[in-house]
Amino acid sequence: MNVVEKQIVLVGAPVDEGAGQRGCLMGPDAYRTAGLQETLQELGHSVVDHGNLSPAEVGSLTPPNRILRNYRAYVAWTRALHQKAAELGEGPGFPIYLGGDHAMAAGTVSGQARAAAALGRPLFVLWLDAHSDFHTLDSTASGNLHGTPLAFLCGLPGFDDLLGSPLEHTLKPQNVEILGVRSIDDAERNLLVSHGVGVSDMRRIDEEGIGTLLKPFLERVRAENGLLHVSLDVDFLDPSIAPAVGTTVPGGATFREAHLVMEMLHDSGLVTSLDLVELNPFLDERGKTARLMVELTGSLFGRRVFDRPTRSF
Ligand code: HAR
Ligand code: MN
Ligand code: MN
Ligand code: MN
Repeated sequence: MNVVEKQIVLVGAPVDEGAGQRGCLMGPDAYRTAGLQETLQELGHSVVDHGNLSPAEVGSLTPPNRILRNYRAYVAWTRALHQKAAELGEGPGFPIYLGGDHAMAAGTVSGQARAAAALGRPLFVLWLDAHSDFHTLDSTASGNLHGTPLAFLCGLPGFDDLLGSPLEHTLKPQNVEILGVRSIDDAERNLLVSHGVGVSDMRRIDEEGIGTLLKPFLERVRAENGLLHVSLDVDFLDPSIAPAVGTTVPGGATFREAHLVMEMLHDSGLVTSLDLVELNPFLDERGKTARLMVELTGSLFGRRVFDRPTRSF
């Protein structure tokens, strides 16, 4: 197998407070139990595990909206993960952030964006998710903060508490591609459209094929010499193959669609950081979802069944 060896760094982010249901804090250990490190090593990569992060306490803060749940925890996690990702993003290693609910991406992706800016390269984000997570702190109806990180990352207003000042290195909405989406609230839909975020819903995937949709995005990342962060939410996958998530939505990506995305991402050589989010091991069936997420990560890091011949016959 001609896999280019990577130095992978695992960072546990047991973020539990952004989701409506508890349990994502067990995610990092479920990935370890399911053999993530061993899977990556068998593919020829080196792996170090930095263990789980724990955020420092933040002082008193007034939530901008009474409905928000666990606002201070969101702020604390964002600051801790931002710091960690900004450091790792400039180094030689490939960080994999083991979640944790999707609120963690406010920290991981903003840190990666800061590092990308320091390296003078644009950051692109592939958001694989049933949801668009594009609520502001004002527009959310559930108050669940895992529904908001992408709006923060794209520089929408109202999030200044998260890092204590306005986000400096925001994502360009056109550099974000949300793939697999099938549950968007009205307020989010309007914001996604007005900001020009790339969105491919399941219907488009059905009609055009997931590979056809992914290709032009990867070509753009390459043409602009970008770094690519992938944020993989368990609920991107169909609940029949990935039940361990609090927010299942029917009609998700199939086993092969998900692997194809990961295989194409591997072949592109463009991906530089990864989030694995929303795994709730409390809801799993004998480790099935954790194992699938590990297998998908294996595909992203070069596992293939049969190498294509390099010569033509
Ligand atoms: N849009 C809904 C809300 O804001 C659901 C958000 C669910 N988000 C996740 N992550 N599970 O994608 O409450
Ligand atoms: Mn999500
Ligand atoms: Mn800077
Ligand atoms: Mn989701």
